[in-house]
Amino acid sequence: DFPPGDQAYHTYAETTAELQQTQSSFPALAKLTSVGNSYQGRALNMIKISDNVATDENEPEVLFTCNQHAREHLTTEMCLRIVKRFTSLYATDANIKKMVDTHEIYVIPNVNPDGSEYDISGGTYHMWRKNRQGSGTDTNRNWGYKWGCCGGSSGSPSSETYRGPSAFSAPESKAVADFVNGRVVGGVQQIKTHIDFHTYSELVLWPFGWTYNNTAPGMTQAEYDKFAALGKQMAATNGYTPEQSSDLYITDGAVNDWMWGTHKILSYTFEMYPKGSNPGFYPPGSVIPAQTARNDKAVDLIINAAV
Ligand code: 0X9
Ligand code: CA
Ligand code: CA
Ligand code: ZN
Repeated sequence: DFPPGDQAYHTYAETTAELQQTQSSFPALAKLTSVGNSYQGRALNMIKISDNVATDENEPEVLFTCNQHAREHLTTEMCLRIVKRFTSLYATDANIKKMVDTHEIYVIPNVNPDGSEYDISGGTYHMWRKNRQGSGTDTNRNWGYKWGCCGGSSGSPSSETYRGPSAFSAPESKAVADFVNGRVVGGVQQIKTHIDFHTYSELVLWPFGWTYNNTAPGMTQAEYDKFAALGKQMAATNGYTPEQSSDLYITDGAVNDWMWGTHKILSYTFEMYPKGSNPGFYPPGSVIPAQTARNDKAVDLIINAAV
């Protein structure tokens, strides 16, 4: 479990229970499924939120993913806030209702549940980042677009940025990618926009991560400008710093490059609170309400950008 003082954070079991509760409270709006299993066999829960949720309607789709990195627990709370807002406010908030009625919203609160459960095992934190396959693979270096191309990941299993032995060798990144691949309907990718939540540094990041250049094969200047414009617009609502992800450092095999490079999904990484290493990955549970609500407007912008 989480250490004393941090009990407001949700364990994997508590997150699962919360999603089940949401589905039973709002059966017309929320449908709980899974995209597959983690290496240790935990269900990779996904909740879909929309009107007529049981039907695949012709509405632009949006994806939110959280907790690729084990110790970034605040991100799971971010996904849970999205779930709560778009279900519990549906009946009373016309703006929320409109977003839900005109989109299909997918939320995956725990992409790496083995890692996050390990990180809190014994009631203390273990500073764990990767999944729990062997010495651990960094799932955010394991995606199959220019995997391992450019010095933005490591081939050593002991490294914090180990890319794995091959692209999508991690069952967690593979399961999410298979889900996204399956959203190509009639030759058209239905998911239009995506945010992958991380901590920390208070940044809004866009692709590519594998090159310092703004434009590259698969990214025209006009496409880059669109990423930057929406990124800056979202950052203006939460006070984060907007930049291309390679301005932070070069990454290869990260999720955003795959989402855009393979599917032309407008895909961002948010690095949430705090700005620096104190409190770093482990802010007290008391910050959860303010630091997740801080992204409400940006979440609305990314949903409304899916057209
Ligand atoms: O290194 C990462 O995977 C992310 N930072 S973290 O401190 N949460 O580990 C940043 C990844 C950003 N780059 C791309 N998404 N391309
Ligand atoms: Ca619908
Ligand atoms: Ca649909
Ligand atoms: Zn991260």
